[in-house]
Amino acid sequence: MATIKRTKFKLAPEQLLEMFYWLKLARAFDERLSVLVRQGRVRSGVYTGIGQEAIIVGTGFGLRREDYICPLHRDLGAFLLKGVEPRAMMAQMFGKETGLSKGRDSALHSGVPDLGIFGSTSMLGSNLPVAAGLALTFKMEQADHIVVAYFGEGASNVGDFHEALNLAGVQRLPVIFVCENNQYAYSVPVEKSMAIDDVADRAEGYGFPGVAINGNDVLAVYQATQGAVARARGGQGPTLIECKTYRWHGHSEHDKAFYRSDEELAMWKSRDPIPTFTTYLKGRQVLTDDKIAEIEATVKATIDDAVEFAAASPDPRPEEAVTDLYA
Ligand SMILES: Cc1ncc(C[n+]2csc(CCOP(=O)(O)OP(=O)(O)O)c2C)c(N)n1
Repeated sequence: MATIKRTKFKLAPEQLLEMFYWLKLARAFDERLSVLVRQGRVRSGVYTGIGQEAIIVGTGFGLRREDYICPLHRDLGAFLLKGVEPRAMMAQMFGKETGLSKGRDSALHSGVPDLGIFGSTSMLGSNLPVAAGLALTFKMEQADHIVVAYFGEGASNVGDFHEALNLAGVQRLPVIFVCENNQYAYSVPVEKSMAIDDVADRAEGYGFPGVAINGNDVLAVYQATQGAVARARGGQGPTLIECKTYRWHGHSEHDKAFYRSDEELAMWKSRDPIPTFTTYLKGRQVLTDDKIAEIEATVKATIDDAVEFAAASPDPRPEEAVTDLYA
């Protein structure tokens, strides 16, 4: 059985601050969307990843432009980290012409090939065979690019997940499967949908390593990812990284999440990835209160600007509804 090496990494203070910025930006983007939904200003369904930000930042940090990510409904922060401008991302959520898909989808299925982002469909798990296919292309082209594909623990119960992992294992494809195990698939708790504790264990059946880690610790996620990246780029094949986490909001903004207790939510909020990382950075003298205030001001200005841009952008024109279609 292949194993994943504990990769040593050294991040410069500027890189650690950059990670902190991305965590803050992802959180603020989702928090603002949540407010905008309540104000009736967003046309799309909104599925926030509040509480899960360490996963997208820890896995996406340092990827190359040529590497691909295959994000899902809860991963808007991954789009930002891969290079999508907050303005375009917000316009996408407003369904405007200036959004990624020019207002032509329900907002959560867009991709940006130039930035290495593959759009998903609504069918859970369907992004995983696509990720394997992309990775197969990279292998055939002998490029050392990799693919990072995200999915929930719920999606790990559908056939596409198993087919994708099987192909990736057999072909030793340069793909990293990142499970965001946030404990619920809509209202279904993980113990009612899986007879095992760790999604990570499923990798062994397909001949490659799986690790279960604290998904609220951005550096633990980064470290595990770096090991998986080294395996993928080095031709050793796929890795499954299961990140244990929790989503603070309901499945979507219209779900009040009555199926879980206040105590459970409070327990997970006490493991908020951002204060944990803040404490670490302060301990390492990388972050000060002044720097935090500066970053928070930048993040707020960025989001304000994105909302203003999206609100002022034109609606899609009806005559364009049938352009950019492929038969
Ligand atoms: C194949 C399929 N079955 C059911 C659904 C309906 N559905 C949408 S999201 C969701 C829960 C997803 O849970 P999980 O995969 O754990 O991801 P999470 O939303 O928790 O991040 C379900 C059941 C779907 N979109 N596709």
